[in-house]
Amino acid sequence: MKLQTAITILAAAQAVVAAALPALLERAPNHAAFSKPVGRVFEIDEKVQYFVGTNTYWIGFLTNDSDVDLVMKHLKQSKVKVLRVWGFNDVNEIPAPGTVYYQAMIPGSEPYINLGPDGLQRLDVVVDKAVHYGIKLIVPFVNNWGDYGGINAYNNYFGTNATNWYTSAAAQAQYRKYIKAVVRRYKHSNAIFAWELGNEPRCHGCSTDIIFNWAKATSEYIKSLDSRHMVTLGDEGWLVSGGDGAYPYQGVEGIDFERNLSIETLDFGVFHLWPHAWSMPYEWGSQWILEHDAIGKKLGKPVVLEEYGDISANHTATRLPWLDTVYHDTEIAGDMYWQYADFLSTGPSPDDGNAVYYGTPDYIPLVIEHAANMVSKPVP
Ligand SMILES: *[C@@H]1O[C@H](CO)[C@@H](O)[C@H](O)[C@H]1NC(C)=O
Ligand SMILES: *[C@@H]1O[C@H](CO)[C@@H](O)[C@H](O)[C@H]1NC(C)=O
Ligand SMILES: *[C@@H]1O[C@H](CO)[C@@H](O)[C@H](O)[C@H]1NC(C)=O
Ligand SMILES: CC(=O)N[C@H]1CO[C@H](CO)[C@@H](O)[C@@H]1O
Repeated sequence: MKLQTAITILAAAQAVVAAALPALLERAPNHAAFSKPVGRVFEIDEKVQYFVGTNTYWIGFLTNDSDVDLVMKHLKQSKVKVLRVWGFNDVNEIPAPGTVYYQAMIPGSEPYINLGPDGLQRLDVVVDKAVHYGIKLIVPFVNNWGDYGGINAYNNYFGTNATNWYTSAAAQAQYRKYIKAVVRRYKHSNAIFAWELGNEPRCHGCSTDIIFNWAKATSEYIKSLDSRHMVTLGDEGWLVSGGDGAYPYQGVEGIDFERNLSIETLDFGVFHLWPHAWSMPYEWGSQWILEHDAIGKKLGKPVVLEEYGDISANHTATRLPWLDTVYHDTEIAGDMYWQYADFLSTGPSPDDGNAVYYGTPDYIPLVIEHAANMVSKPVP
C-alpha cells in the first residue's frame, strides 16, 4: 500500500521526474541499425531476410529476469527473430503486490503509468534481453479483448464502449499518453521491430471508416513521436468481399485489411489465422495466406502472418501445409506462431491449446526446421 502510494505520487510528478531523472523515462540508446521494409521483406540487423517469429504475450509480466533470459536464449538458438509481446497491461484497481501492471485507470483518481519495479521496468528487462540476444519486438499498445485490461479498462474509466472508444476524445487522449510514455522509453532501441496500434482491433458492425480513420490518425501520431521505427495496425486481416461470403470476408468487424494497408504511416500489414475460432476448416488457412500475400503484392508492402494456431490433435499435421504455403508460394515476409511456450521457474508457461513448447517433438518441424528454411530463403 505504502509503496503504491509512493509510485502514484511519482507518476503524478512525471514531468518533474522527467527533468531530474531522464533515465527513468527513457532507455539508453543502442545505435545499431533499425529494422525497416525493403520491398516486400525487411532489413533486420542490416540484412534483408525472411523471418520466423512468435508470440509470448506474458513475457513482460514475468518477475524473474532469469526466465526472460531463458526464453530469449532459446529463441535465438531456434533462429526465431521477431517476438510479439504485450506492451499494455491496464488495470482499474491496484492488483496484489508483486503483480505487474503498466497503466492504472482507477475510477475517481487521475490515470497514471506505472514506472515502478512492477510496471514498465519489467518491460525494460524484455527490451534489454532482446538487445542482448538480437531478438526484435513487436509491441502493441492496447488489447481489443479484456485480457490485461485493454479497451475495456478504458471503457470502465471513461464510460465509453467497444465501438465508440475509437472516437472518444477522452479515451483517445489517455491512449495517446500511454503510447507516448512507451514510445519515448524505447525510441532509441533497435530491439523494437515495430509499434503496433493494438491487438486485434475490431469495431463490430461499424463502417470501416471508424478504424480506418483511427488507424491513420494514430499511426501518424506515433510517427510524429518516433519516425525511425515501423508502425503496424495489429488487425486480424478481415476482408470485405470474396470467400463465398464466409465470416472472414464479411467486413462485419469493421476492418478492411486492404484499405487500411494503403495508409502511408503503416509500414506493413499483419493478419492472423484462427480457422477454428472463425468456423472455417483448417485447410482454408493456405487460401487466407495467399489472399493476403496478393494484397501486399498489389500495394507493394510487406505482409506478416502475425498469429496463427490450431487446437487439433496434431499441430504439426495441421500447420505444416500453411508453412509450406508461406515458404513456397508467397513473399509473406515472416510468420509468427501462437504461442511459444517454455518451462519457467514458476512452471510451464501458458497453454491455451495452441502452445508449442520449446524442445517438444512439434517444435522441430514447426519452429527449428521452418525457421532455418525461412532465414535462408533467397530474397527477391
Ligand atoms: C528465477 O529463475 C531461476 C531459473 O531460471 C531460478 O533458479 C530462481 O530460483 C528463480 N528465482 C526466484 C526468486 O524464483
Ligand atoms: C456504444 O454507445 C453508442 C452510443 O454512444 C451506441 O450507439 C453503440 O451502439 C454502443 N456500442 C456498443 C457496442 O454497445
Ligand atoms: C503428426 O503429424 C505429422 C505430420 O503429418 C506426423 O509425422 C506425426 O507422426 C504426427 N504425430 C502424431 C503424434 O501422430
Ligand atoms: C489503395 C486501395 O486498394 N484502396 C482500396 C481501399 O479499400 C476501399 C474499400 O473499402 C477500396 O475502394 C479502395 O480501392
